[in-house]
Amino acid sequence: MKKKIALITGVTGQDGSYLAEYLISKNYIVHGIKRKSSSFNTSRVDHLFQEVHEKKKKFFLHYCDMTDSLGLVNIIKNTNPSEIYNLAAQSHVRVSFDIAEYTTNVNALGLLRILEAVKSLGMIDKIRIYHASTSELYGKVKKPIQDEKTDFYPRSPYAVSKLFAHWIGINYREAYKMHVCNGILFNHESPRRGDTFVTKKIVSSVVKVVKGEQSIIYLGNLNAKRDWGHAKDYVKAMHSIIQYKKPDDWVISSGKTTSVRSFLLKTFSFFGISLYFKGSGLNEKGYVKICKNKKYDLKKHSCVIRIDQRYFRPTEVDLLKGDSSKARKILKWRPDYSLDKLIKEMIEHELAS
Ligand code: NAP
Ligand code: G4F
Repeated sequence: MKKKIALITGVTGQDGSYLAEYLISKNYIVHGIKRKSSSFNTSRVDHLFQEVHEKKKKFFLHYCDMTDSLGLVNIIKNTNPSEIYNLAAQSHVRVSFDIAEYTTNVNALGLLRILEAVKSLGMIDKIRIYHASTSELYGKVKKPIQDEKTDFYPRSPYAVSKLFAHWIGINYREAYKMHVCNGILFNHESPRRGDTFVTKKIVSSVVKVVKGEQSIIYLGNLNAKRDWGHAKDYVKAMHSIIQYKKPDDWVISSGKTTSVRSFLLKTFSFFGISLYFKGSGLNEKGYVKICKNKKYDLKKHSCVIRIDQRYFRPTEVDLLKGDSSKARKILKWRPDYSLDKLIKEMIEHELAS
């Protein structure tokens, strides 16, 4: 049987790397886009890389950038994919307030450039497109549990840029009958998560604290709640979404919501450490209540958590909790990971590195 060909933008990111692995395991040829950087940016996919002269190569990387329309046209033309997964983005919400124009250029116009490339190459009937939409679109949530029908209220330049991409995908689907799907994915994490996202930051900092390499962890809003899953489960959903006979929009979520504070407490509890908090707002502090494990030299009542204004966003998303019934019913998608299993895997990875 002829192998399917997939093109992944953002292949060097958390999701791109898991998706590339998953598609290769399904016998795809995978082409990925990496951007030019002065330092190495392929560590998440280096293990997939094969020697250039290898005859049965399944994984190929191409230089391009989501801001480079002609580059995207050339790659799509030369690789001839039947599926494009658009995962590339400036994906950090806090940072999007600092670089709003760039975030918009990459996240909003990036998908538009792909859609126009496919259209102008006359490949509309040959290519299915998956776009990485996001639960950030719900922002100041209109309902306590969000599904495909819940109204959006974006709260950051990142979310607004993704709102454009979400709707331009739907518009090209309706206007030109393009097979464009939006995966409205809630937060998903893994050992490969970028270092400055809150779960990875908490896990790596807690490990440093128990090893005696760091004394204080500085965080922002501990009361925000997120619906966290594992990226490995979520890339499987991306594949199912693009296979489905008609292009559509799909919520992918765990259905449970947990505060940043609870995530922090859970992570410490894996080491037999419990905390208590005193003070409020920027003056709130977290202290060691009990350290059951004698291996860790953490004194009772020592301060380990402080709040830093710089990690707050000008406008916050307080609560996310997704209802993925549609994907569970129609696509038969089910996550394998619980939050505890995710945290355990992230801690084990951190301890080993
Ligand atoms: P990530 O780890 O930040 O990866 C982003 C990828 O995009 C990286 O490969 C990055 O390249 C690439 N990229 C950034 N700017 C680019 C540009 N100008 N041109 C080409 N490539 C560029 O993000 P992720 O967590 O894997 O998320 C994947 C996608 O899903 C993103 O679109 C994100 O917004 C969306 N999403 C994520 C979540 C989540 O919880 N993870 C939830 C909903 C939606 P470098 O490696 O060189 O930086
Ligand atoms: O881990 P975060 O930075 O992720 P956030 O903002 O929810 O965005 C992620 O998920 C979205 C899906 O809903 C994606 F679209 C997006 O690309 C990205 O992957 O922050 C989570 C929460 C926020 O409420 C933040 O205010 O944690 C809070 N937080 C508290 N202290 C912190 C910190 N966030 C970060 N990054 N760093 C802190 O020190």
